[in-house]
Amino acid sequence: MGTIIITSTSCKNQLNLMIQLFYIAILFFTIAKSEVITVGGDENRWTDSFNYVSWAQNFNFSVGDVLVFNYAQKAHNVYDVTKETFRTCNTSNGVNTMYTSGDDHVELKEAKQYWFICTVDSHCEFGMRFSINVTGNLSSLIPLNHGNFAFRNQFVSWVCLLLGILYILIIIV
Ligand code: CU1
Repeated sequence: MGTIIITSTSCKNQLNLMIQLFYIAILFFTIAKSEVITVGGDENRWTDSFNYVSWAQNFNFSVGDVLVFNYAQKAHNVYDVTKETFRTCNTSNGVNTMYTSGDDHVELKEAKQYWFICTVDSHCEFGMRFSINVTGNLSSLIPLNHGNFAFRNQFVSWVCLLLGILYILIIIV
């Protein structure tokens, strides 16, 4: 019986630690959660009469975020281009990816500068283009091999939780 009491005391500490880890995990996932952003907002979407440069300034884009381009197919399109092509609107080269579905979901996979233009008619020249700087999110800043220590603690915590439940069951029964 004495052994069980000692175990239960150290388990209390472990349970506290586990609760703390749980809160940290929730905080971590809240911060690292990726966002889905409709370009131009729900009212404007992707069109040729909107200032996307000032629109983009309202956001901090992180790796994992998704840009949604909504537009009538063939009326517009979305080209992910290089800086030079963005500047000139000349798509004979410098095109990374073309999107033409009218409901394009573009995941921002890298921490870098992105340039988007529409190549239909003279939309690009008339300002249907914008550039964003995508930064790394919290999860990409925390090295994974930190995990060893946390994992061991978590393992101990789970074992203690099970022991705790067993202990409670023993008391009840
Ligand atoms: Cu367009």
